[in-house]
Amino acid sequence: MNTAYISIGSNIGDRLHHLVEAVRILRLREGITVTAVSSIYETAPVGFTDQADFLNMAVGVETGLVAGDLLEVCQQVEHELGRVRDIRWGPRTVDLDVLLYNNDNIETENLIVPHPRMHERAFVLIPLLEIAPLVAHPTAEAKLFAEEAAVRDEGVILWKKLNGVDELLQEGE
Ligand code: PH2
Ligand code: MG
Ligand code: MG
Repeated sequence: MNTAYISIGSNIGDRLHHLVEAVRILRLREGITVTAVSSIYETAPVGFTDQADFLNMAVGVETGLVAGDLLEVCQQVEHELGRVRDIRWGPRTVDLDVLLYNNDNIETENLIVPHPRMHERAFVLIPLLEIAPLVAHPTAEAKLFAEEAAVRDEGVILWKKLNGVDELLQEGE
């Protein structure tokens, strides 16, 4: 079994609904068990700043899927929830990014793990550290992600405190 972490974000339409449904679909997939969900954070847009604020969260999964197949499932979830446009760093209905996969360093044509910008993004690190405070860079130095300067960045506020996946799924009812 493999442990992976996924970041989910939305800044178009019913943002909460998109996060809840993304987790609901992930849970239904064979080979994926959602083991942890963070609270939901409202975050100022990073990269392309002239767009609406995001809701972001992080999810931990246990999976028998290899990383490339997990990425494919994430892309299917994005598609099912109606993501169409894809301006780089622009507005999105829902975005699922594979952050970490075990302690692996992966570099293929369509997937880089750890996610190459995660260490500098508070909207990724703050939710992730809520469910996995001791995750480290998969390098010889194994520096903790909690030591990254971005963790102390502003622009990330707790939007809805959650205790577990059941509480999240009730939000969608
Ligand atoms: N995603 C991006 C670009 N900028 N900013 C915030 N706050 N949250 C995101 O999820 C996000 C972003 C590209 O995927
Ligand atoms: Mg992204
Ligand atoms: Mg993405």
